[in-house]
Amino acid sequence: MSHISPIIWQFLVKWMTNFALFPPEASKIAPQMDALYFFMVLVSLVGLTIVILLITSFSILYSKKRHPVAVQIEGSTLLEATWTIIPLGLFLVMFVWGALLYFRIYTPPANAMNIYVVGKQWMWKAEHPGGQHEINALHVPTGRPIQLTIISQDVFHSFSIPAFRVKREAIPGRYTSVWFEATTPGTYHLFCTQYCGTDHSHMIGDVVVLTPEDYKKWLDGSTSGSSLAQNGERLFASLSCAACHNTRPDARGPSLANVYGSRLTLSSGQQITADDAYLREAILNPSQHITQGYAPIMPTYQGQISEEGVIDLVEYIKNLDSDYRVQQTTASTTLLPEGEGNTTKAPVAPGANQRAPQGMVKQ
Ligand code: HEC
Ligand SMILES: [Cu+2]
Repeated sequence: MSHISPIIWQFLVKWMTNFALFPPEASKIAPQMDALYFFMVLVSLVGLTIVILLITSFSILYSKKRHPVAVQIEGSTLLEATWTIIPLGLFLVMFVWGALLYFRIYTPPANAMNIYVVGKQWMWKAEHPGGQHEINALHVPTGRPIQLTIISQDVFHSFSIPAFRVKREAIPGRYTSVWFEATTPGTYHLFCTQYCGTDHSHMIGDVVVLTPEDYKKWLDGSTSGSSLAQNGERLFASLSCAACHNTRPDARGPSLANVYGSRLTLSSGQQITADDAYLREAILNPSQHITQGYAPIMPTYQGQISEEGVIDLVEYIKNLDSDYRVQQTTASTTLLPEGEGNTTKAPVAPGANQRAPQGMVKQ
C-alpha cells in the first residue's frame, strides 16, 4: 500500500510538510496511513466535483427559460442502483482498508520494546525498562518496534504523535497500548489530544528519534541508578508481598515466577492470560479474579501504590523467571505469622520504598 505512485506521493507530502500543512512521515505505518487518507480525500474530491458539475449543468440545461413547462420524470431503477452500489463499494473499500490498518496499529509485535507512559494533569511521564525517566519527552531508536503501555493517573488523556500517525487514549485504571517503528532520526511533536483541564494545551513535548547507537548513548547517560524491575523488587519487599508469595511449601499465595504470559484458571472457571493489564488488576483489585486453588486473602493495594509503583511491580513480576529473587526478598523480609492479615507492615529497610528523587528525572 505504501507503493502507490511513490513519486507524486513523496512530492505532495514533502511540499505540504514544508509549509507545515502536514506532519512528516517518520514511522513505518505513516505512509500506509496516508495512502488511506489521500484515497479518502480523492474520493471526496471526485464526489464533490460530480455534484458541482451536475448542479451547474442542470441549472443551465433545465432552466425555466428553456423549459417553461415542467416534464415529470418517473425515476430510473438503473440510475438509483448505480448511485447506491458505487458509493457502497467505495465505502466498503475504506472500511476494510481502515480495519486492516487499525489492527496493525494496535497489535504490537511480540519483539517490541516496551516503554511505559503515564499521563497526568498536565504532563507526560515516560519510563524506560532500564529506569530512565523523562517528562514531556520520549527518546526512541529507529528501526525497532516500540510498544507504549499507557495509563492515566487522573482524568482521560490521549497520547498522540502525529509524525508517527499513532494516538491512543490514556485511561485511568487501565493499560492501553499502541506501537510504532520510527524510521527517521529527528525531533517530533507529541500532544495530549483530549481536553483534560486548564493546562491541557501545555501537555505537549518532544519525541526524539535517535539512531540505535545514539539511543544507546542516551540510555547510558540517563540512568537513574536502578531499573524498573529493581525498583519493583524493593517495593515487593517493603510491601511484604513475599509474606504470601514466597516459595515455602506452606505459602499462602502462588509463586509469581513465570506467571507473566501464562494462562491462569480463575475460581470462576474462566481462563485468562496474565498480561500487563492482568498483573495490574491482580495487585489493585485482587478480589475481582481469584486464581483457582487459592483463598481470597490478598489485600487490595489500591491507593497505596502510585501508578509508577505499580509499573515497577509489574516489570518486576514480568522479569521473574525463577523463584531465586523472591527467595532473596523473603530472606530479607520478616514474614507475617500464619493467619494474620497483612495490615501490619513488615519492617522495611530505610529508603527501600523510595523512588528516584524528582531531581533525577531527565528532561
Ligand atoms: C495475604 C497474602 C498476600 C499478600 C500480602 C499478597 N498476595 Fe498476591 N496473591 C495472594 C493470593 C492468595 C493470590 C491468589 C488468589 C488471587 O488471585 O487473589 C494472589 C495473587 C496474586 C497475583 C496474581 C497471579 C496469580 O498467579 O494468581 C499477583 C500478580 C499478585 N498476587 C501480586 C502481589 C503483589 C505484587 C503483592 C504485594 C504488593 C501481593 N501479591 C501481596 C496472596 C497475597
Ligand atoms: Cu491531557
